[in-house]
Amino acid sequence: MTPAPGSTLLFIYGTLKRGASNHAVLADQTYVADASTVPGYRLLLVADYPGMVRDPADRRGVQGEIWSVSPDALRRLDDFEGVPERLYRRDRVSLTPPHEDLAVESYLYLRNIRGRRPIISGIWPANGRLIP
Ligand code: PCA
Repeated sequence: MTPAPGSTLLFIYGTLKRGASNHAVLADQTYVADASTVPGYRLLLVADYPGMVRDPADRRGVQGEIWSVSPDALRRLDDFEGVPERLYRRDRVSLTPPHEDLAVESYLYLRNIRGRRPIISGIWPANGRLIP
């Protein structure tokens, strides 16, 4: 897959997904594919949204979607996700085949995760309702 010039491939896994609560912020960009991270990343329930963190002990990874995002949209998304406030940081992540060679970035959660409920499945439900 050849990304449009200047665009960034973004792996999104939470409320930005199709059908999820904040999808409107991303909706005018280009969907590429459903995808999964390699093991070593997991999800936590932060509030009514999830956070993804690196965890070398993880054996499952996280499921989400790859989107191709323009520079303008990327700035908008960084602001929306609280990158300036260091809620998340956007960083390279590794995906499973057939996307293993793509340079893809994702929002990694930066705050304290103590006491945060893990989302064992690695899947954020589009309707935001987690099965207890
Ligand atoms: N929004 C971003 C990060 C977590 C969230 O809810 C996403 O969907 O990837």
